Amino acid sequence: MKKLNKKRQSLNSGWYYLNEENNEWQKATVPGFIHLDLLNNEEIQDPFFGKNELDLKWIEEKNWIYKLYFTPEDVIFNHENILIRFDGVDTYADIFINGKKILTTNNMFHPWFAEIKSYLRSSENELIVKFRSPINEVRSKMRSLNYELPAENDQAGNTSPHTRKAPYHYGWDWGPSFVSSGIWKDVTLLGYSGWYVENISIVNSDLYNGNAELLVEVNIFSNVEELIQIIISEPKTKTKEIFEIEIRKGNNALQQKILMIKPELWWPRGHGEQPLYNFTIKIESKTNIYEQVKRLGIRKVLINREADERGESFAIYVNNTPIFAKGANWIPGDSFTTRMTGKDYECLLDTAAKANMNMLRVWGGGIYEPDHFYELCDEIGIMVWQDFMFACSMYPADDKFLKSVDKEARYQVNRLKSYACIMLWCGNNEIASGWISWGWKEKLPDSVWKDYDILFHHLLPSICHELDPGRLYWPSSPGHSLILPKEDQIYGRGDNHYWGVWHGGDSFEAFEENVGRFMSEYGMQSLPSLNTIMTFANKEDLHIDSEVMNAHQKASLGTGNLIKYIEDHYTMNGNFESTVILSQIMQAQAIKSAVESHRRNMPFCMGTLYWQFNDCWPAISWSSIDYEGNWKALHYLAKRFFDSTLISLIEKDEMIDIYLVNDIKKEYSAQLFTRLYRFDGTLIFEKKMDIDVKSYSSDIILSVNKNELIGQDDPSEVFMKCDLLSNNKIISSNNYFFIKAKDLKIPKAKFEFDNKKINEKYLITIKAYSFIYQLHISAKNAKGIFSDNYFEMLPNEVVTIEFNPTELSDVKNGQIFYEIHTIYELMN
Ligand code: BMA
Repeated sequence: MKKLNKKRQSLNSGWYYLNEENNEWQKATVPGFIHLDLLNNEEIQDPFFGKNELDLKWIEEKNWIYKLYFTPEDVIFNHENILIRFDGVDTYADIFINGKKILTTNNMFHPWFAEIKSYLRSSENELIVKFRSPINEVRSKMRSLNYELPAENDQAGNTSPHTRKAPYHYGWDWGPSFVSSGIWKDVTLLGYSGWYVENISIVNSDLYNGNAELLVEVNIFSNVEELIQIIISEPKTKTKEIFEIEIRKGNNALQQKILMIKPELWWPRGHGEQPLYNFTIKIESKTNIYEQVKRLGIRKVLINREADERGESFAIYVNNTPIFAKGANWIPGDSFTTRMTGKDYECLLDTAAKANMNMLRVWGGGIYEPDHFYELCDEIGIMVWQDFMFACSMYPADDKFLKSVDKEARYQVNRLKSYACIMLWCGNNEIASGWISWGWKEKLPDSVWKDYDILFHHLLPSICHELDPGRLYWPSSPGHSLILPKEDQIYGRGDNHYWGVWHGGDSFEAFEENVGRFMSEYGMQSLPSLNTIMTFANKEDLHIDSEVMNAHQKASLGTGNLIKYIEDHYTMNGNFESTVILSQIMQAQAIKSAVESHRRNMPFCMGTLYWQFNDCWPAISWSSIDYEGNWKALHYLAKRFFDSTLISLIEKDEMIDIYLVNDIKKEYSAQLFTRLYRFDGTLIFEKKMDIDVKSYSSDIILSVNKNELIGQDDPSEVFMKCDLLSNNKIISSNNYFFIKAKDLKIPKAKFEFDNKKINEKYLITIKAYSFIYQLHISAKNAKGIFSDNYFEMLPNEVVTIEFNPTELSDVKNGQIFYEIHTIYELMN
């Protein structure tokens, strides 16, 4: 009888770690990090609380030892070969089995294997992982160089560029510095005889006449020479291919093209469905049999870069259709990602989908995300811009470093290339900009730029072209060409990071003047919700410049810059909770103006990803959802401004231009209602227009002269309201105020509200008796999402909002307590 080729035994449980301080072995969790083990064993306090981060620097200076005793299962031990596989070791460790060294690790981003049959006992075995401090490890190398590689976010002695470890572990301008060590992915024992399969990928490179051409690649490691048969099948499209191949001793890379007849196509969300096909790949030889199922979305991807009179386009085409990319930049969801569950990923990605996003950029200062992340993106149609993990630093390019990066990149490209969601590979975040514009080239020898050239213009592109020729390799974000750049970002070519607002102190209007072909970063800070602040602060810390609040603000310009932007638009009343909400309203308005400028400029601009989607700890940052998963005002607004149809208003030379943007293939008739109201509710202007909504369009559908419109009225007491309706349903709605919120004569908010649970739905009905600017509703004892939030109401208007709870643990007798704030009391 044929044996199933490979048997696995998890070695995740039963680990201990040694704290040299107290010389006692303690229970450890694998996958995990030393900080989490110390926390679980109450050897340290919560690293996120108060200013605790600063007291934990000693952990990264120490060496840590992990130990496991295990007995191999008979089915494994009886195999001819036994491998131990560490899916991830962070970072510098020597690994021993029964006293014999089997591995020395130096890169957290690829797995480590060792053949251990000759060292293994059928009875108990001792596995030891000795971590060396990632900081001390590189100090001597750093001393031997006569320059220091820049690493401006690094709070651990600028050691990070020398280590293939998540850059953000060393600290970032939104995250703490915890340079942890740990066995951060699964440990497995694998028994095999003859050969084993290292990797299988299926890449859909092209479509011809509705048929898909697929490239199947199978990587087999073999200790024998024998004939194997590979059977690839997919029942729905009746795809079946069988081929035979003689494998040799060592690594075997097998490639086979197959054709899939008339598959249904995968689309980014908003543009169509996300059908996924299950391919079974069965590999058989005389003695062995192996089977794996791979899920695949079929689509054709092209990043269209075509010269035109304004430069060169940068537009994603999926299935020959232009896709306007809408979304944000994704950072790791925790400083210690091993405690993120599958459910956490599902909630985060669902949150992106709920805000009508269709793209996330996996930013280069974090980690290559686990398969579950990309599987979910395939399922829900979120496109991924995938950076390699290099950010805001110059990196070495000695042989050892390049070899390590080579292994990492090959592993990651092979692992990820079957996912439909990945649109492109990008070499790094902002390093070319750093060299050219941040004063680095003036300080550092030219050899550092040569190293950059080797890494990002030779090594990584050659790996991408070899392993995944169908996808674009884009050297750096922002970037304007494939060759080593001589100048920093160009508006008109490639992708742009616009930081004039926030870092440069520009006002929101500047977003309109800085629109590129693909806006991959721009942002504005805000505070997280009060509930989130209470997870790290005590009542006495609730001051905007308390030491604890400052410990959770990592940006160089600090909270002062945030206050400057709030005060530019709103009047602060000194109350801490008001500041929290005002900061979020300000952030939301900033990003709304940016995204609307980008969308109005379609098709010149074909993508907008704000900085940043999420947080890795509870902090003041640029995120739109905080560490606890609470939606900030920005996330509620994103749902509106990322909707496929958008009404957007912009003032230019006394004219108010009303744009209608539609970024999908859909034509329909609609009516535009343009109205001017006084705050007391009087309608002073109204115009109704019939409109044909066109596919993929951004047009001015109405221009009105501001002065004629306002006439004798006071601009501080009126606002414009535009509603686009189709079949009596509001498709898009936008309000326009002629002057800043702090200069408006907003009346005292008068309203009442009532909440009921009807058919399992939590409904809140609000009746306004005055004009209400920016109504904000929150639940005091529950977590969840409101069907709408941060909106305006006219006197006598009634709205019903639904609350979708995600956590009800503090709710007694089904009673949820809501609180409503409005700009009036936040500013008075
Ligand atoms: C961009 C990012 C990050 C940073 C953010 C805010 O440059 O790439 O490095 O966190 O700005 O400063």
